[in-house]
Amino acid sequence: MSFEFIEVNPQVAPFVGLIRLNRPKELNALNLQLMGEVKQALAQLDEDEQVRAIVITGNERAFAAGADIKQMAGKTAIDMLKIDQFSTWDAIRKTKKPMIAAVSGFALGGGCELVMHCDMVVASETAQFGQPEINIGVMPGAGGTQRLTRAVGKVRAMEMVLTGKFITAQEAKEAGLINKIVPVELYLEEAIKMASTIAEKSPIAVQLAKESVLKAFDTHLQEGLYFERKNFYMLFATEDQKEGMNAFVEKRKADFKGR
Ligand code: DAK
Repeated sequence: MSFEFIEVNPQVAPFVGLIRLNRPKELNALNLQLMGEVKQALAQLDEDEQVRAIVITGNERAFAAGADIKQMAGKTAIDMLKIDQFSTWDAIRKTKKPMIAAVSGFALGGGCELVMHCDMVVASETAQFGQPEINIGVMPGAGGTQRLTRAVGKVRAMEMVLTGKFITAQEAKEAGLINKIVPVELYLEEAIKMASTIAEKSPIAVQLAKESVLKAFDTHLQEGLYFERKNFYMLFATEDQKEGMNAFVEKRKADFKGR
């Protein structure tokens, strides 16, 4: 895989793939090409049987400072409609494998929204999260008003979206936006560790469990419970279920094959 604005390592650790956003001078501003590359890389890693979890990161100064304002500035509503960036974001959202964001520095606007497309978040002490679109005359466009509100609650989301104010890693942790804060030199390592823990599990169980948790955002409780039940039954058709339960009974470590 060769890309201009991202770097991809399909095996940064056993069964763990890594995507690094790589436009450092522009604080990883998400131009259309970069987003297209992220979509393509995720699709490839999602297909790859040697990958069971994916880490997405930037660099120490910025995860991503948002969509590329310079690229957007002159666009009309019709241009935006024709570009249809939503199809890219929708494809990212449909990634079946767990995605873990490893965030340091700025995660703003589309950068914060990309973090919220991930399933878990490890942040460095220097991480800052924000939806500052209001400062440039617009508003979040890649799910920020919805996902942020679900993650941190109405009043905190309103404050971020209406004032454009950033929150610190500590505030993000207290609000439930991120899982963990670690010293800056450890954030990527810690995210890879988290991904490696998931990669030891049955990939089919992980996929269905992820899908089931996400269902909670789309539906009411009863429908979600039916959905969960079907996925739960389905796992009894896998060899991994037999292996997992037999390994427990035989007091050994399970060796999951994804079948
Ligand atoms: N776009 C383009 N360039 C950016 C950028 C951005 N978002 N953020 C930073 N840069 C560039 C700066 O212009 C500067 O470039 P040069 O001047 O050196 O050429 C370089 O990165 C370094 O930035 P600064 O010099 O500004 O660095 P500072 O440390 O002083 O400030 C900052 C860092 C992050 C506070 C500041 O750069 C900043 O405020 N950046 C903009 C943050 C922002 O407003 N983000 C939201 C953008 S709007 C959609 C999906 C998503 C979106 C829209 C539609 N669809 C599906 C339809 C998302 C929209 C957004 O994210």
